[in-house]
Amino acid sequence: RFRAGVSPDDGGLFLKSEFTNETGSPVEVDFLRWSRSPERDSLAVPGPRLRVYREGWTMASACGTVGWGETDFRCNPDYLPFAVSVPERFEPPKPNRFTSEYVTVLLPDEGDSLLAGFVTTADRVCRFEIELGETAPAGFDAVSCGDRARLLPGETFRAEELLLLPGPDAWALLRKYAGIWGDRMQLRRRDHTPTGWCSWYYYFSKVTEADVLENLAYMKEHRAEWPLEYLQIDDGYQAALGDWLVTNEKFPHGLRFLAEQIRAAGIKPGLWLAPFMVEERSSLLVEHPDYVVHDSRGDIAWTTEWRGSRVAVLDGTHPGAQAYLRTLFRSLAEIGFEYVKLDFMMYACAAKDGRFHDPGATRVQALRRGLAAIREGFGDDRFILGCTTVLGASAGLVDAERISTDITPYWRPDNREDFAEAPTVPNVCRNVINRRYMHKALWINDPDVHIARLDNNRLSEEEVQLWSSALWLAGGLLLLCDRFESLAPERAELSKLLLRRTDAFRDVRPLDFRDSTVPSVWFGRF
Ligand code: 9PG
Repeated sequence: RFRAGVSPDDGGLFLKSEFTNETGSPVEVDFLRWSRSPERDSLAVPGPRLRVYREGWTMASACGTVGWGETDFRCNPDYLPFAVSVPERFEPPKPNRFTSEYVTVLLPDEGDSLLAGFVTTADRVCRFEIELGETAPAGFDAVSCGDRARLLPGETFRAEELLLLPGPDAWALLRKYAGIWGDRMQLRRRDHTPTGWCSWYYYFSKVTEADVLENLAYMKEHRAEWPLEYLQIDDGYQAALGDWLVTNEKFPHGLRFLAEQIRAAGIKPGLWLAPFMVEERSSLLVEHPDYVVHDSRGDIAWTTEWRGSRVAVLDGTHPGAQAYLRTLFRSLAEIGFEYVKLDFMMYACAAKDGRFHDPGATRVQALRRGLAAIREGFGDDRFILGCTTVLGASAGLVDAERISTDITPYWRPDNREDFAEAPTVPNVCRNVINRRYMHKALWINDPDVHIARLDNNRLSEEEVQLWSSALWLAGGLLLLCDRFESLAPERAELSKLLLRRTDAFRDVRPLDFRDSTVPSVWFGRF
């Protein structure tokens, strides 16, 4: 039995639905289908005159518009765990069939657009499967339970709440949707948008303690010119994924020493971690193999590889794993860290054939319970940046969220096949401009770092300027990454210009995609 109620509120329609299994045997609830009804559909615009805004499930997923005759953004199969919520439903793209996570907007040539979006996203995958017909209006399946719910006889399942919002201005619809979504998810309101320096995009995994200290000394000495709030140490300090308090030989004095040095310079220390990734050789795995996700045979579910070593996934539903996360982040706070960047978070959902300690939990709940334990341990006042988090699961628990794949010191890779989630400057520009609507409604957007340098950089002058102006428009966190000592003065000026930017909301209207005067690199498909 399916019951649905629609409540009109502030110009939108909220659809609430529940399913009760009144049969005598278990039933699988898979998705909620919105069938086309040409006679009764108010959006009677046939396919060829429609474009569709598609959204993604993590920072890396492509977002943007697709239209009649086109196929969906091209995803590299190796990238599925980063990019799509239900890899098993992934099909090679077919013309006029699109998927979208959380929200979609149907944009006709003229007249009202229609936004359909989930506003409760903490428990399950929320996605749309959209089909454009040549003469019929668009139809879509709203998949609110991609983590299949198995209903025992008599059980009731409440589907995610869906908002339907019509209006002439698609960008205004997305802003309004993000506001309602954020309210439902009880977002953390932050008016202050931080600035900082991050070690990754110059030094990458080779970063050393001496590199960090060199840049710290420069920041301390040139405080007036470079008023940066945080110094964030990225990937490269840790002994093993899972043993986050232990440093490797490149960081001989350990984390407490570095945090103290940074604080003594009047700067707030930040640290990168991938808290759900547990390397085979880590003491965490040796001591607590029960904390990670196992497969249906009861063996550790090896989910990915990291620089040659097998990686398991921390089970966010395991009380021991939750206690470990609480203690770890409480320790980091005690050591003096005021900011953490949590990376590769979608792995919490991604164990192949994984079985959680709590068999009733969905993958999204596993991630969110782990993230809640992290927030509890780290404290309400310290800053959490999510990175590769499942977007709908992080709203309300993080202060900021990365909204694009990684920026690169080159325009496109020469050697690799291009795809929509690949780390390339055009892909990053597309995501950070299109996702402007999320900023301060769900979290503070992190559009990734400014790269300005002349050394170790294959971007041309124009390309550096284009990335700078995209960052200017995108707003949000401003993190620098260049080595100060070797930063050419004329390039340093670009970063300083961005630092003087105020973060007042700019009404950049990326959904006016039809304006051909704007650089297609920000808006188009590539
Ligand atoms: C550290 C980096 C930086 C960066 C993050 C994240 O698929 N991959 O191999 C892959 C590698 C790195 C990566 C994302 C994907 O980047 O976004 O800011 O912290 O990790 O390793």
